[in-house]
Amino acid sequence: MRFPFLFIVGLSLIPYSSSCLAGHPAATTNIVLIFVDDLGYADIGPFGATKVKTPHLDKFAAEGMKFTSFYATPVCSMSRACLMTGCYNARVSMPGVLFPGNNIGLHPDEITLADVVKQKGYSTICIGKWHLGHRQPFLPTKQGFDSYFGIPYSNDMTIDTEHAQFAADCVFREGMTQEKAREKAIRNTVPLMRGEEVVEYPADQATLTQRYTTEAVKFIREHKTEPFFVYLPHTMVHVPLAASERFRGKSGNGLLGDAIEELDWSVGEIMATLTEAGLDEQTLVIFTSDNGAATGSSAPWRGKKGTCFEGGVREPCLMRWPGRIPAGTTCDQIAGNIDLLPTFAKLVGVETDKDRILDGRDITPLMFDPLSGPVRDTHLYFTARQSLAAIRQGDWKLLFEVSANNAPGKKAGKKNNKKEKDASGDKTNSDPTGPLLYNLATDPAESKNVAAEHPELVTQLLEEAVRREIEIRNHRRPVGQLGETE
Ligand SMILES: [Ca+2]
Repeated sequence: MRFPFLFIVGLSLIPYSSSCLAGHPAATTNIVLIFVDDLGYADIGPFGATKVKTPHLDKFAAEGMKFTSFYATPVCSMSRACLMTGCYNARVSMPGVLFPGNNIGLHPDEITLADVVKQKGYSTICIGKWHLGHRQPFLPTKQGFDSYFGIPYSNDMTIDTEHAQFAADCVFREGMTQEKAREKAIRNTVPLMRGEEVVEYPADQATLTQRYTTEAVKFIREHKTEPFFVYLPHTMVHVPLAASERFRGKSGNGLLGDAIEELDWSVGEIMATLTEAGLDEQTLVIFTSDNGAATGSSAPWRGKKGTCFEGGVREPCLMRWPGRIPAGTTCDQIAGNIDLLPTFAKLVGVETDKDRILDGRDITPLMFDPLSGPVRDTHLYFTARQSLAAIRQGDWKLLFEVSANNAPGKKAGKKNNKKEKDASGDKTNSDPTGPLLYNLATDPAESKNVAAEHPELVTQLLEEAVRREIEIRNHRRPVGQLGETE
């Protein structure tokens, strides 16, 4: 469903005006960012799940703030690029999904979340799925993280037979050898890395959540007397789903339920570690997801992973910081993972580079007062092809392109897209002559296209979308290419 898109000539540069530094709290703030893979909006208790039990996340929400309009993107790599850079993926030229055969990655010149806090001497660790380039110049250890432990991309992929660097003491499982690993790439068979080397192949996926948690707990304990940033992008609940023996078959809701309940356990372990270390009031903990539900539920939103309907991109998001973020509150204002970089910069007292345009904004005003006015009134929805699919301003959303899951080798998106078209039942939705207009306040499920009733609003949103897309195209930064960064 791609509509003709008329570009209007005329560029308006939107420079990032930093409001950093003012009002920085005296004590240093540790940051723990838990980033789940493919977790849908209604996959956890605080956002409506009833079948799985998530007591630790329920407590998290009761002690912190829920964000109900928190945006990511339709698929994996592009979402992580947004998170790491504070920019839309189109601005940093990141496609939807990177694969083991790719030789590109997040450009090492980008300033990441880890680079920001590093400027204030933070200890940093990335534990889990990186997915911003598995080749050496793009690994977390080259992007501001002191250390890395995890699988470099999605768990349904393979090893890079040619370029994987095995540690001298790499554990080969299931009859695998280094020679065999070089011979053939096998689906769902991925390397576990420490630093820049493979330490286990194939990774035992059933124990990843546990091992990531152990790693995070150990890191927090070892760094409790200094400022730290833990980035924990879980491998779950991307397929193939897995859970450790302790959780497998226990949720009564299939492997997805088991995996979610294990993630909830993991959150509980991390929270308990912070409490035990006396760090609750010095630590901001954030829990969110990289894209809409793949196998779970994105209710009440329409669509799932891979679409630019809300269900593909609107994520559950919790933030907790006792004494700073008011407990048991909900914020309905527009926010998203692009806002975390300017927010972290503000919190740690780092001024972001004025020459570098950011799309995100400092959302500390929302975190400290959920009823404060909007920080940004507009959100842009990009596709994996880095084209603009939709724009939201206030409650209005104009959608030009439904499917954004167009990375090579992706099948789910095509299926989702077809399902969306079939399920719409709305005659105007199949009209190829114009975009779809929804009011998300009165029609959160995006079921009624009201474009015909609001032609002036459609024109206004279209002009704004074109203006913004042109600005981004004219100020985009390159993706990292192997040859030029080595
Ligand atoms: Ca994902």
